[in-house]
Amino acid sequence: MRVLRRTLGTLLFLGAAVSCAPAPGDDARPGAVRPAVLAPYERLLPAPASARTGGTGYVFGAGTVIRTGPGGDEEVRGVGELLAEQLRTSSGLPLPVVGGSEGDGVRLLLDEGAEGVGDEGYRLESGPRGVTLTARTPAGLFHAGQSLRQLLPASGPGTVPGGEITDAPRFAYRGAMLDIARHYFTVEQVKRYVDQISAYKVNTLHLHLTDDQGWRIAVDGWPRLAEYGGGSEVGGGPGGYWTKDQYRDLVAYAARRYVDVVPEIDMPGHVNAALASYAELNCDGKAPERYTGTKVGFSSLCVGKERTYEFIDEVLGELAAITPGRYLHIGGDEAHSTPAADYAAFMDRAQEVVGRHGKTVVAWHQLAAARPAPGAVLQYWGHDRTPDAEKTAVAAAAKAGHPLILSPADRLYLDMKYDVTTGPGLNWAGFVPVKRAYDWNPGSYLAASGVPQSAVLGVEAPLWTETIATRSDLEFMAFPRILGLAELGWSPGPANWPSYRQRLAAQAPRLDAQDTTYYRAPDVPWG
Ligand code: NGO
Repeated sequence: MRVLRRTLGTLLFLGAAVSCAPAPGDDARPGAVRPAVLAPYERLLPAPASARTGGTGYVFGAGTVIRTGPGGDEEVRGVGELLAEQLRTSSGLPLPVVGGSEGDGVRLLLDEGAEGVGDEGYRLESGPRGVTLTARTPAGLFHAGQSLRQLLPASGPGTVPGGEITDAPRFAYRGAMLDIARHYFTVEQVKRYVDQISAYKVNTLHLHLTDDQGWRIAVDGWPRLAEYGGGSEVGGGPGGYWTKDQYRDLVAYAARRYVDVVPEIDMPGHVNAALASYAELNCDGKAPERYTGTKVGFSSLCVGKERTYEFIDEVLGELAAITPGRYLHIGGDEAHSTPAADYAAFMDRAQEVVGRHGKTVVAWHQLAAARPAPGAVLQYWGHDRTPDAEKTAVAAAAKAGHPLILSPADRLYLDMKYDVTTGPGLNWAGFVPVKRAYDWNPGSYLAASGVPQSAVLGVEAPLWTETIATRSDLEFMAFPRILGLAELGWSPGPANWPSYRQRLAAQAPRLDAQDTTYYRAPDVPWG
């Protein structure tokens, strides 16, 4: 068999060349696209770096076992157990997990010398005797398992067709953000989101834990933050907060799915919940009321008060201690009530605190106009109408070595309405239809402003929740656009909408099987 690489948007398979130019039944008119019949390796989402199909496949049956390799590696065992759980749910088969690698079945192999797979990629080989997953790391094996799931039917047992995949991500950072401050979401609800995003190889969950409307994480040294400041949300609902144990539980759950948690404490703005909880944090010593509206930019920590810095040191210190990942996000957006010089002085100190607690700073891109500390990562949330000067400041930081996470609001904000008919959501950055969310190139997105491709650490899709209070609204806004984020972050590109929308449509049975609510965009051939 010859390996044919995926290049320039064309997936080539042995015995069949599948063009990603408009598929059969596809034409330019929205609504007129018919579903194409895609073979399993063509359906994969995100599209793998290279794949070939051919030969006899492996039939999953009552005797299929999952073998976690000869080394007895605990972590690989864990990946095997989780894959078995996932495949049991879809296939109904018993799928016992055993050690070793001799014999038929699914074999998970760690091979530090595996080529072309990087730290997170994998090789998958399927033939009549079984499916072998090989990777340099357990994370790679996990991602291989997610591809394997997609090669089997969404429900019931089936056959993994013969073939081979060699795969590795385009970007190291592939994130989803969830705002649990504007509306409170439980750990169980967020675990479900982790399951859903990790199935598409998204590897970071950024949690927006605090904002004007609520403080959602317990801090031992400052208990009123959660107990009082957590008791509100947009619209006047009861709010809520996570204990540290609940947060640890979520972090561990995500880690098992190779998702890193990046917690955000937004500052110096977006802090009304904190100011309401502790009068001493206010410049005038008076605590404001809790806030349940949706305005932004009206609150600020008291930059001139030393108590403010004791506060952020203790809060960030406690959070760093329960966060195994390397990043702490300190917000820094929309500090409209903090004068520019105060903002810069405050962010200097906040960044120093993060560094002292052993973490790397992430901040919204407004930090570019102040003094980003060495190594700080900037998260760009501008859009097509963002003034050039702002983009130039971001480009200067990128050129000075600051990695960028791209979250353009008019592409990746999952809280933007799809179109005029969308019930929940906002539209300050315009409507974001499914095609618009997917059809762009993160590598060259800010090239005109001078951002080199090498500065792009990855992409992230934020879901702000001013208008989103339920699981079904959350899912309706995220799905299917979050799959576009997954593909942009993982696949080699370039974006190819005619091909992508066919593959997206092919995910519908999986979304349905998991009871995920999603928007049936009219220009996707759902069938
Ligand atoms: C902005 C703002 C958030 C809003 C969001 C709504 C950033 C980084 N700050 O994004 O507070 O919730 O828009 O779309």
